Amino acid sequence: MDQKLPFNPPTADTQSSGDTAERKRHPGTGGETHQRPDADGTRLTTAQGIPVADNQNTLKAGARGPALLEDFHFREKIFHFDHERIPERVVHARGYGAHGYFETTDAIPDLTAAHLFGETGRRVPVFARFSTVAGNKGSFDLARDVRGFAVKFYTEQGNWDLVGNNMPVFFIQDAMKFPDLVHAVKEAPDRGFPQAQSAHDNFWDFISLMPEAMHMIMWIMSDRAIPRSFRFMEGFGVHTFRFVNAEGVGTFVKFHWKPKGGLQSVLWDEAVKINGADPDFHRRDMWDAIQKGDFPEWELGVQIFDDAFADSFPFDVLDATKLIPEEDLPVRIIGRMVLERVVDNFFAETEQVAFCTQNIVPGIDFTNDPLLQGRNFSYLDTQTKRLGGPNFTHIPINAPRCPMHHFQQDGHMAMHNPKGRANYEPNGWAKGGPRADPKVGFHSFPEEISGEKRKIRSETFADHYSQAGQFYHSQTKVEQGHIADALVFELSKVETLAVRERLVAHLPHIDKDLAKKVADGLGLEHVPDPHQAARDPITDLAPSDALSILKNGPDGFAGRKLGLLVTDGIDDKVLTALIDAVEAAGGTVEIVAPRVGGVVTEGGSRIPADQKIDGAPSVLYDAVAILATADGAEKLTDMHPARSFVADAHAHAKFIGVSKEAQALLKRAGVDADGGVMTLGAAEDAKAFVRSCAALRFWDRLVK
Ligand code: HDE
Repeated sequence: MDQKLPFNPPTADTQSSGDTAERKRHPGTGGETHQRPDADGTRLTTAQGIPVADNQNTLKAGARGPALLEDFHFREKIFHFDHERIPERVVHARGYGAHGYFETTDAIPDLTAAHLFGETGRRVPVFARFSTVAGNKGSFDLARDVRGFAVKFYTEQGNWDLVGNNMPVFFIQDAMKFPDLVHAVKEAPDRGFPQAQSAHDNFWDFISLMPEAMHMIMWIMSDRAIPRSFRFMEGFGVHTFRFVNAEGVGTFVKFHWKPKGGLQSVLWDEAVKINGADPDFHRRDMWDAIQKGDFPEWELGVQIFDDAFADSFPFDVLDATKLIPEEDLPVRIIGRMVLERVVDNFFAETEQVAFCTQNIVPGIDFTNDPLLQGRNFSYLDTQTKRLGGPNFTHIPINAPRCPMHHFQQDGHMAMHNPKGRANYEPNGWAKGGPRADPKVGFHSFPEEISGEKRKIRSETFADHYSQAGQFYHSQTKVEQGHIADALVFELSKVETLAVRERLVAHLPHIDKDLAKKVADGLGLEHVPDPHQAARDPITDLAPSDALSILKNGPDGFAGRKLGLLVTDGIDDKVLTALIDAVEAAGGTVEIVAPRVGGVVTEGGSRIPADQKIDGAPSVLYDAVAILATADGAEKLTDMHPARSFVADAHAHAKFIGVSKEAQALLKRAGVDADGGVMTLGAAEDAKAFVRSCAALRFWDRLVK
């Protein structure tokens, strides 16, 4: 190695000062607390503010001598580094957050006294965090899993956290079973794998013994568990909550988030490949969308009902394994959430944000859903462990944005101890501090309660299969096929035959054909005898279109991405027309080329590439196009990544636009022309191609 490494320490003026200056500007990242004597913040100091002279070498006794303990700068730097990690979340460890606002679009003061819903047009800041559940913090984004959908509303009456998921039901009915569920799905304790996946014996062993999980299993095996983007998934509060108006009148409420961009998921084969090609697929997607000003947006909807509806509904509204179909009880849209700002610092905000179901504001209240009641206990506990003490509300991301006054004090990292003498109440001091206010303060809904103290599950929770069947029957044929395939895939990874059989024995209660398909797929000789159901399933529940992704897709290519594979010498007009058409539809084009330096068009323009072909498989795109000269196509045919780019796009039912000369690549990749493969011969073809792409997939290719 003849390159010389720097020997003398770089001085402040030879180093970039961007980061330090940047940190000073942003509140909430810790930067603002560091008062530096130098005006522009370019001087490196210790955390105690002592200017640093050398950031390259430890203090030594002689050039080749031992390091000296008195090097306080080194000691502090390493000490702080050693303590950078905090425990990751026991569930939902891998997540991604963004800031934005919530705006009430249809005020409902008649239903709730919650200030944020009191007036149309009222806005409050929000922080949303999306997550997978089972995987560890460093796991990949496209795990088959439920996604967390947690929103913190910083309202004038304090923080309200709607800590939901992208599926409206859950695996279990009682919080008592949560640790078992999570232990079963996470890596096995003896071997430490598999992580971020449910395709293993422990999970299916547990599930096969838990009939109440069957409805959620249908959701988890469906494409809802492999969303294309956080931006294209729904969110649900899951539990039944309660609204209470200013007169104290209560109604039941279920919360729904509806993505403006429509629902979209990937195929399982894509998910597997995306995890290798871009494990950060979802977080990158959100980051890119916000940075480019294409702000993710959801509508907030509510299903409102009273005791009479609850009594007439065939299932218990306190049972979190059940939903209320939108066709039975419409979702009323009352607001919208727009995410418009990425975090300044991932750790300070996304990692340290502490959601809690008990963060609730006057006008909203709990019900007796036993899962919700258990959650109410759990979240404070977990935050104390994770964030190191009881003062995590002092961290800017968790602090309310409204005034708060109380007598809590001390503890680890206390930043806001009460001023003055009074730290108790009542007191007789002139400046005695805050007092409770019965008028505006939070009152629990005065529900009458009676009953025996027992460890018990209500009889009304006994139906386990009816809504699982309803969900399955609400899907398109394509989606039903995916559920069957997913079950076969997952159970094929289960090594214990008895577990496979025990699970399949639940399926006839859901759908006989599904049971047969899965049994066949697993090579079972026959469908096992069904388990005895605690209650006979209702088989004639009306299908609900709202439960299908494909029936609720987008109406255009907005927010989607075209992967455009190009070679040297291509027609400038077709290229420009295609890019213009995608951008006019609100989509993005990513240029993929044999080399990252890009290509030179026929007209002599240099088009830089966003991706080299090896790093940009077509699974990263919603549709693809190949513009190549005859010579360029010939070269592409020799490149395996180019052949699989096309072959995969075809196998995944994507729309493919192709210049005449590029047909050679399709041929070599074994791709036959069909209605989803469209020629881009002239500039006019581009618009028609992009119009077709709005359907996102050419499903006819897969449904033979
Ligand atoms: Fe959670 N859950 N959960 N959960 N949950 C946590 O809190 C828990 C449940 C949900 O982005 C933990 O801060 C219990 C249902 C989300 O930071 C923990 C039960 C739903 C997030 C916890 C449930 C959720 C969590 C772990 C069964 C959908 C991530 C880290 C009674 C309605 C929030 C943390 C974020 C996180 C407990 C079931 C949603 C341990 C005991 C049902 C979105 O407190």
